[in-house]
Amino acid sequence: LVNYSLSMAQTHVNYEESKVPDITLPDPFVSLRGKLISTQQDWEEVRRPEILNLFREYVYGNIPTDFDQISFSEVQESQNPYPEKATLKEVNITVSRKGKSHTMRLNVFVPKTEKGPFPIFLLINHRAEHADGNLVEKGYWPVSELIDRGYATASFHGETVAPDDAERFSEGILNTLYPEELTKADGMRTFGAWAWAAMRAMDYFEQDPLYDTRKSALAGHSRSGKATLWTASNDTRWSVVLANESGCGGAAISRRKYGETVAVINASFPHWFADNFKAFNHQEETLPVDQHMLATLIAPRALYFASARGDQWADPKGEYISMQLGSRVYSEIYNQDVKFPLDFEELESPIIQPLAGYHIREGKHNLTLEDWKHFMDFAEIHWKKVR
Ligand code: GTR
Repeated sequence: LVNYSLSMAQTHVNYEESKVPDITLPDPFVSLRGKLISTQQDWEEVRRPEILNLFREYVYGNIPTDFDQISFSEVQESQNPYPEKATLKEVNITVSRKGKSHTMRLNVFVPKTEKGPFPIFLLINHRAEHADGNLVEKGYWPVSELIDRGYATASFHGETVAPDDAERFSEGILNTLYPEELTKADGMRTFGAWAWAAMRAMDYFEQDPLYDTRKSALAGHSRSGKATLWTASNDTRWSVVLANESGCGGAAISRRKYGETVAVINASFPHWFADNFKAFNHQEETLPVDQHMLATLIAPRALYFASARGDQWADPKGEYISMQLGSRVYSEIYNQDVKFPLDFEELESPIIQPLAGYHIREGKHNLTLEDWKHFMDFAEIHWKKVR
């Protein structure tokens, strides 16, 4: 492996709109063979698989999902902070393959007041102070507010699957379950592993009638927002997808090179993406995809991006453009009424439609209760249409 030294992270970072290059983005609706894609059939049989495979090969790497056995067992280790209104289930998910096994932890809160089955919100969590996989602070994961609205909610910590560390990332499922991935240029890395974990969480929800998986939302902030988008691109069981300030390698258009860039992210976090992604350092224009195409992979399910004005590192405008262009899949392929007609500068925020939504709020890079309120409103509007 090439050693991508940290000094690359000091490479130039642009925050001036006037210095954003003139870009030509790959067209989500023209196939690799040059065919114009306009029908649902061509989209689902030809173009969508092409786009998914390009992201797999050049950006995020594989998500191997073959294993021999999966089992779920409940343990009791933490104190339930909401004993009045919720049941806390601490679930160990054990997966085995070729004689080896790995256990990840999923924490689930279920409302006590109603009978269920419950819609479910899963948060992919990476906050370092909770590396034990346990409960995260208010706002970032507002369990109480989610429960009050009648939802079950769960989270797992990335650390229990693949550590978020350039040296140690393989000390989870990569070493135990899928060691052959380590030598491949398109092999699974951290985001692939977190996506794999979110899939196993969904396996858990699906086998328990307490959960209504037709109403399932997957959420993630920042690096976990990137993993959220990659998960839901591959696992169509999630009906609502919420990517908060996911930025470079998430919602933001790479070719804009505004804020964090491909070279910067690959230098700082060489373990996040497939090794192949590093070939695009400083060469975003040669990528066979851009991130608006990741948005197209979620359709016809519901997709929401959120940005913060104080988070220029994540390129809010690039995230919005990605939503504008990617959400054309709803109108042009699925004949649904989805519109993001405004320029970023004249945005009235939030824009919440049943299939796609966006907001930008004041303040810094973080996942807050304000973000969650919009997420819950969006999911509710979408799920009303499902019934
Ligand atoms: C930053 C990284 C971003 C984003 C962020 C986070 O250091 O450059 O891509 O993922 O961390 O996860 O909070």
